[in-house]
Amino acid sequence: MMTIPVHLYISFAVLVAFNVIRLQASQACDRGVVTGRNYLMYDLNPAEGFNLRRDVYIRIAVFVKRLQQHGDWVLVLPPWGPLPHWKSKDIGEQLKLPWKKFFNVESLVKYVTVVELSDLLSDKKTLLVNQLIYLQHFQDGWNDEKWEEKYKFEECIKKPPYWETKGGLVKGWFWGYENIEAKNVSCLSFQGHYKKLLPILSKHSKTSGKVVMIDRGEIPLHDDYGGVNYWKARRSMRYSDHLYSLANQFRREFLESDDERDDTLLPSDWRDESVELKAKGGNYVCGHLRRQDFLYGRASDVPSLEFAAKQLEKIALLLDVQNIFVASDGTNQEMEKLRSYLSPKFRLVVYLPSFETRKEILDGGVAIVEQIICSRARHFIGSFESTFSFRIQEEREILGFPSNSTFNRFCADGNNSCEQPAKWKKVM
Ligand SMILES: Nc1nc2c(ncn2[C@@H]2O[C@H](COP(=O)(O)OP(=O)(O)OP(=O)(O)O)[C@@H](O)[C@H]2O)c(=O)[nH]1
Ligand SMILES: *[C@@H]1O[C@H](CO)[C@@H](O)[C@H](O)[C@H]1NC(C)=O
Ligand SMILES: *[C@@H]1O[C@H](CO)[C@@H](O)[C@H](O)[C@H]1NC(C)=O
Ligand SMILES: *[C@@H]1O[C@H](CO)[C@@H](O)[C@H](O)[C@H]1NC(C)=O
Repeated sequence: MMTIPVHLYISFAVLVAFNVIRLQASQACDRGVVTGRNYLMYDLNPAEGFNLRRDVYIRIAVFVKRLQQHGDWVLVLPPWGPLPHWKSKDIGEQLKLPWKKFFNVESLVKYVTVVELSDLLSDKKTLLVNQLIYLQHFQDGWNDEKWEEKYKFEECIKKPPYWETKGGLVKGWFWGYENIEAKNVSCLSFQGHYKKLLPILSKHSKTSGKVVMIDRGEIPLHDDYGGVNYWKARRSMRYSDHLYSLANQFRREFLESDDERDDTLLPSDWRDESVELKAKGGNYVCGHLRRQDFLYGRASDVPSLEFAAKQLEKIALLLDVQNIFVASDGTNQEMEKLRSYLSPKFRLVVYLPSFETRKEILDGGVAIVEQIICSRARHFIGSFESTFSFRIQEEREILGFPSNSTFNRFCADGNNSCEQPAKWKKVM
């Protein structure tokens, strides 16, 4: 039996609707209405860190890809900063940072259409958000009952961080931009996967030029966790050329490592990557040693510096390498202490960029350079349940490292057999 592919049908209908609406929309242009395509903006709970935010990008990118079957949608990249972990005060304010500072936006676009918020704003006086949806968890959670997907527009449980203007519109922090306003905020109690939002969003597909914003975008779950789409979106998240080149320069200079030697070369387009990639990695091991808040909340999973040194030495000895690279949010004193616990046979290498470099690439860039270096090491040991470590493990999975060199973690003192991280195998 012959059937008409549904997606063709829908996009045809949308195209027709477009031409009709475009006229009206363009008349309203100078009042801040965007013409043509629909735009999805999103933000997160301000407390979320850089690495979790990258995970939420994957959730929303996969969702927008699906939404595009219902209309011409563009994902708006929320500027970076300020983030609670970006503490360097000497390098100036870290806010309104575009994605291109850290990521390769041309590469993102090869998975789903995105635009930097600053580019969307560049040609207008005011950006008007037609609907702002503030997500919240259901007040009563799900107790011990069966977990089910559900959502409901209802009263805001806590007052959302928005306020009304004299003109009856809504303003908020909006990344520090004064010229964004929303028509209306509605609170949506939500439990489930991103795709559950499809009916709400696709409603707007019927007209063009709509801007919808979702706040608390960390609440919905991945639609395709660990699946093909997850990995496509993840693979599209290449870092900026500049950060790769800083990491590569460091590897050459201090670790005698480069992509040719170490079999860590990727095709320039992530869509050309193959499942068969096999990485060897540089002649060094890497440990990601989370300190700071992890020392308090997670004492039973975080090693002392002395025990961390033991674990690093053990693997370096086994693999017969001398260089031990450590990425850490610890202090320089902590790193010196770590060095003192290592046998002189081994060389501890840390990334200490100059003031000029830090001012240029900021805290986020420093973190990424360390992540790139760790993702190309012969062997990696991460910190228990650190999203910073997870991003490195994904990168190593993409490069094709053997699992036993990637899915490892430091054990707390006295424990030589703590539970190791789940193996997140890439699917292509
Ligand atoms: N430069 C550098 N920064 C690190 C390192 N480890 C942690 N950080 C910083 O500390 C922050 C918290 O790290 P994680 O817990 O891994 O992940 P996160 O998603 O950013 O934060 P949470 O999910 O809120 O814990 C990171 O965003 C970095 O800013 C590291 O090895 N090097
Ligand atoms: C604002 O949103 C509420 C709840 O979704 C809705 O009842 C109301 O009609 C909206 N107001 C405007 C002006 O759009
Ligand atoms: C990882 O596994 C391979 C193959 O099974 C083995 O040769 C290698 O020694 C293992 N590496 C580590 C660090 O255990
Ligand atoms: C080691 O850590 C695991 C958790 O990863 C825990 O279940 C086990 O009891 C610990 N063993 C010792 C000796 O502390």
